[in-house]
Amino acid sequence: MQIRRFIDSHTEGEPTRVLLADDNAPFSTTLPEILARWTSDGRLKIPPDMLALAANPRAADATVCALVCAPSTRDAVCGVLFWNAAGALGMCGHATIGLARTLAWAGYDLPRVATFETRVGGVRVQTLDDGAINFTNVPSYVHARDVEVVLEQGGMARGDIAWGGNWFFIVRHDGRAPAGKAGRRMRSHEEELAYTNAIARGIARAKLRGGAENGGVIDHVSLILQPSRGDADARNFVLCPNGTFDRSPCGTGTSALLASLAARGELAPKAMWRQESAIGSLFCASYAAIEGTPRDDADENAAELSPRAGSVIPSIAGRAFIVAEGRVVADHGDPSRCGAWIEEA
Ligand code: PYC
Repeated sequence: MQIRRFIDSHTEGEPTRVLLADDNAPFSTTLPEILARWTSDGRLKIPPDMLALAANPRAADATVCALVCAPSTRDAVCGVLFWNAAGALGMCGHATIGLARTLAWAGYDLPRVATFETRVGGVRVQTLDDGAINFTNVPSYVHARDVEVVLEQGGMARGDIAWGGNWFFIVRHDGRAPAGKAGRRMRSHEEELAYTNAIARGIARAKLRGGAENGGVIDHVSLILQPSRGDADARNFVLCPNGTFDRSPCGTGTSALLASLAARGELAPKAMWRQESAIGSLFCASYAAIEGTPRDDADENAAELSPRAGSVIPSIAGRAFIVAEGRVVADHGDPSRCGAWIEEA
C-alpha cells in the first residue's frame, strides 16, 4: 500500500493528516483487510513507514493520521484507520471531524449524515449550519469508578476508567465531583504533562485494564479542570499515548467523560456540556442514554456482542480547518524515512 497524497487540517488546534491514494481517492482495500494485513501475534502494528507520517521530522508531535479506505459495511461511506506516532488508536474524535471537513474540501459529496467505519464501530458525521461538524460516537461507558493510582512522588490520583473509543483514566479536579474535593485551574503544559505521565506510570505499575474493547489498554489520561472560559463547563488536559497532549478537547476523551458524568447522575441526557481544551478551544457535547446489556468482559468477544449496560451515545461538535495538501515523497536514502534515525551500515 503506497500512500501518495495527504491533506492536513486541524480540529480546534489538534492536527489531522488524512492519507489518500492517487487523485485524493480512498484506498480500494477494505478496513478489515488492512487490519488483517497489519496484525501479527494478535497485535495490530502500524508499519514503521506509515507511523513515520505522524512523527517528526514529517509531522508535528500531536499529529493523528487517518488512512481512508473502502468500507466493509453497507451503511458506511468509507473506512478509516487512525494512528499517532505511538501506534493505532481505537477511534479519534478530532480526526473524525478533520476527515469530514477534508472529504468535503476535496470535493466528496457526502450524504447529509455520513457514516465512517472505524475499527471500534461506526461513527456518524454531519455538517451543521454554522460550519461546525458533529459526530455521533460509538457507545461509551464507565468500566470502574474511583480507582486509586499510587504516584511515585507520593500520594495518589483517584479516577474513573471509561471507554469513549479509546480507554481513559479520568481524574477530576473541576471542583464539581467527587463531592468536597477542591477544584483547580490548569497549570503549565509542562507541569500537567509531568503529572499525567506520573499517573500513566502508576496505571502501568498497577497493571490496570479497561473492559473488552481494544484489549483494555488504558493509554490516555484525562485531567478535568476548572474552565478558563466563561462559556465552558470544564477544561481538560489529555495525555495521549505518543507522550504529547491533545490540543483539542479530545473527542474520545469527552465521550468517556460524558459516560462518567451520566453514570454519576451529574449530566442529564441531551443536556449540553461545553468542553474546553488545554489551549482554550471548545467542543459542544451531549449524550443519549441507551439500554445496553450486562456482559462478561472476560469473554474475548464481549466488545462485539452489544453495548454494555449504562452506555451512552455521545454527540460532539467542533470546527476543522484545512492547512495544507501534498504528495508523500519516500527517499530511500533518507535515514529517517521510517521515523527513527537509522543510518545504513
Ligand atoms: O479527539 O479523540 C480524539 C483524540 C484522541 C487522541 C487525540 N485526539
